[in-house]
Amino acid sequence: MELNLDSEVLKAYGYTKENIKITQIGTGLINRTYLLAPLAEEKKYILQNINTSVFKSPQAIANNLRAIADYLAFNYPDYLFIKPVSTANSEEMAHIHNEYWRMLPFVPNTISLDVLADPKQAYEAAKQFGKLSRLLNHFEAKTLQATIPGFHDLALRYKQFILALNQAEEMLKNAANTQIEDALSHKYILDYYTLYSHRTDFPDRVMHHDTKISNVLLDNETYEGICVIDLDTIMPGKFISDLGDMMRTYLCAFSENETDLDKIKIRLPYFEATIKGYLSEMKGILTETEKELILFSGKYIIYMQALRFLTDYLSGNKYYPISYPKQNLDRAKNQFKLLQQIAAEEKELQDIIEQNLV
Ligand code: GN1
Ligand code: MG
Repeated sequence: MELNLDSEVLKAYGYTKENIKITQIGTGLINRTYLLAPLAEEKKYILQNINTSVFKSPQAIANNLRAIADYLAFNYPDYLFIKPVSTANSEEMAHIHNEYWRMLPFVPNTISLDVLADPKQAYEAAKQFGKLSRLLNHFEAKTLQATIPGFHDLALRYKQFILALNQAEEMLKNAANTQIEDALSHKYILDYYTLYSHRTDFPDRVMHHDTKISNVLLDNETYEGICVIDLDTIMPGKFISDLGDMMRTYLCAFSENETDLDKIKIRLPYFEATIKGYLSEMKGILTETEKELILFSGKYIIYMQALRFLTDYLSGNKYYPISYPKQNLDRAKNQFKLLQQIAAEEKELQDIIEQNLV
């Protein structure tokens, strides 16, 4: 495959197309990612183009990662935090033809999964994300910049949905009729959040904000968690962001792209493993309010993701790449079904949480 990778970018890191093997990898929706294998080295690297229509200030990402990397290196020198490799000019990013690039070390003997096939993987992943939050418990979250302002602000996402609804073409609104009803009828999730958001023991913490399984590296033989990756959205937020996104992406055997809604079911052993893994790190740190909101975290994030897909559908698919016209609507349907499944299993899920909090 011919890769449209500018040779200036490689040059910034001291390589040429002749002395390196390049493969495009990753399944993320936002950034383009390549694996670089320099022929003369044993080490490999990950090269990523930062999507600046999403991340308007790449410098904010670089500043956040530097501050966190320094803090972790000082306080927890054994912790593996994947920080960017400097360019040949000792810069944190390569700025080439108005695009920003950064390079990261590739961690050998690890794999990243796209789907979970064993509850142990949920445990390991949840433990890794929990560990990052635990180690950063005393790091001043407010010293970090919001790399996407309002990223997990449900009130803002709801407002954006209403705006898109008011401006949408009639045809799109008709096609999305049921999902629009769903979006409106679940607004109580936002209202509930608003009530809690004023509590003093519901702090801002350093959150990863994108805790899907492919953002954890596992040992390729033992499947033990090694470290977390995709650190662009590390910024201040509430704990519900991370645990909620794990529920959104670990509990069902099929992803947000699945269109057969009969397949959208909650796997209780995966829920239990996620809770156990996360609490193995965070139980002693979460406040009483946060503990009350554990199950709510899943509803909050799933509802927000449904709103985001629906909003994008109604406004002409400007954010999430699609492979067919109604894909964002289908994704929204999928997420509303998942939300409904959580509600249907609420009692069992809450029992599991309580058993693991004692
Ligand atoms: C985006 O690019 P990716 O796949 O890591 C999005 C997440 C969504 C996710 C849904 C910056 O993540 O918030 O949950 O798609 N990231 C951004 O698949 O918008
Ligand atoms: Mg991401």
